[in-house]
Amino acid sequence: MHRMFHRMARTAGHPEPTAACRLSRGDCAERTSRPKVRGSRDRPLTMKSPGVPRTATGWRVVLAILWILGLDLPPDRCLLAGAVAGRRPNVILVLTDDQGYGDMSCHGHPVLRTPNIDRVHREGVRFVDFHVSPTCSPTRAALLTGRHEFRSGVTHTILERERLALDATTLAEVLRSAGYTTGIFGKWHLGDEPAHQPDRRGFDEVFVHGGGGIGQTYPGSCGDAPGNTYLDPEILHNGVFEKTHGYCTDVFFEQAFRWIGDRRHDRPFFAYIACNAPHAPLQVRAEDEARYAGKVAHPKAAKFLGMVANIDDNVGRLLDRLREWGIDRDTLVVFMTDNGADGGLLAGYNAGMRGAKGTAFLGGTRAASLWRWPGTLHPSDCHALAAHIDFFPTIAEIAGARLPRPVRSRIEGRSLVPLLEDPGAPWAERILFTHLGRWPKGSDPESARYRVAAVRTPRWHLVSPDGGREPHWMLFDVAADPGEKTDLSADNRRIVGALSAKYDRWWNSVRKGWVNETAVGPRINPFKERFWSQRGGQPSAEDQRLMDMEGNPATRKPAASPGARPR
Ligand SMILES: [Ca+2]
Repeated sequence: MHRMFHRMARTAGHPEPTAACRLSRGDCAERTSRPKVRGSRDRPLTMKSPGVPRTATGWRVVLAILWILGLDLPPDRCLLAGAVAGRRPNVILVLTDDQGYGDMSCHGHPVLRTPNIDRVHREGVRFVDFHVSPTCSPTRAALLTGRHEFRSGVTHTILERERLALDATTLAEVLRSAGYTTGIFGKWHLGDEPAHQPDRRGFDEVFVHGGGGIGQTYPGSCGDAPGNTYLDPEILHNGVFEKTHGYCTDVFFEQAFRWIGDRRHDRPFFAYIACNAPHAPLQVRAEDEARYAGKVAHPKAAKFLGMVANIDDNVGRLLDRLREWGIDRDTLVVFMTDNGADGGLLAGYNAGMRGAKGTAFLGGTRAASLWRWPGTLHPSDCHALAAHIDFFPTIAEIAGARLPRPVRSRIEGRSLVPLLEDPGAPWAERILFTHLGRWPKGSDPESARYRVAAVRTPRWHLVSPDGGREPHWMLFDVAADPGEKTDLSADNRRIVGALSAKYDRWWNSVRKGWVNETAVGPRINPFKERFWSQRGGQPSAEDQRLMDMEGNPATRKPAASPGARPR
């Protein structure tokens, strides 16, 4: 309904009613209370057929009549016009790989310039205390299931433990059932065997590389097409390998543009653009590296920053296309990063945080989370404690998706809809749990029970960076000490004990989700096998070495320890 109304407004050459409303929304927000919406914190997500909610529809009809009659909008109804539940916009998630929270100029980077990501930041709702998992596959699993990754079998990034459990319901499946068309462009990293691939997990359009990154080879299930680099990679496109031309990030965005361009007038779409950049190896276009050569001390830092600058260029192209297509106001763009800083540390900036990728400190899990929806979301910082597990229920609610009871009951995240409508809305205390996973394959997970683990509340962060069977808890008041410099555990034993007990209950509850721990991986990477079956060829001696546990330096004993490569 809102799409039709917007088109009608544009055709007639009149301002859109939501735009008119937006101009006065700040005033309205001061005078009115937040409308009740489905799935808010106060009420659980309810089952509902796809479509605009009755209340919102009714108001849009009223607003349309008022607009046709040339009458002003009632100011105290502005928030209803901007309400997001059930609005069914297009949704674009841009997720970058190993770009830290600080690796963008809007978060204070002293050298890097990211004007387009900054624009998403400036024009959207910014969740400034938003957390993901410490590494790649875990974050992707949590985003797409609304649950901690351990509950879906994901306890690592390789060795079959990157595979999303087949009984997990993905957000793409839910959106497709709600009438969306769905596409993924870039990095999947939740299983390369055919049964685990995105075309079997709810995506209509699949344009992906294999493994955790372009060119990777690990023993078992996880590895890309042979011989791939970040330039001109072979990409699996709906089951068929395509030789692409160009730099990987450009290739993924361009394919997303083609796909969106062909469908923008049809059903609403969900486009998941998952960059493998700026993850190592730092393969970069020479012209992008040149943008930062000489500006940073470490020579590899210029490569990393150049890769981010290239991503930023593509974000700019995306925003331009949405405007050119006339769907800017019908499209929610979410820009997010997938774990703490890694390559960006070469440039010496981490936004004042302790820790990085692979740790449980804030620097390991705090992520950018920027939500831009012109005409609907009011630009603002939101300080509520939020997380990747919230993405699924939020998007499902915005899409008006019907959630079967078994799916609804398994979601651990909360809908962020109340905060998108009012970033200062009440937000009940919550607890988030972090664990790196990555205990050696075949070992007893209990030996890593307290290794790289954390419990977070809005104020407190209980972290065990290097424990094992016994914890080594440190306690930080992150409200007062966001840099996590002062360990307060000795003076706050009661808080440590209470949070530690919650951690133990959580750990005991997730064990049954570990369905991949004893899985025996295939001898040949499934992605490579698929490639060779289409193009001919066979593993080289180097391929064979890297697909062997003892031959691959990343998995050769005793190198397979938490925090070590691979990532
Ligand atoms: Ca990553």
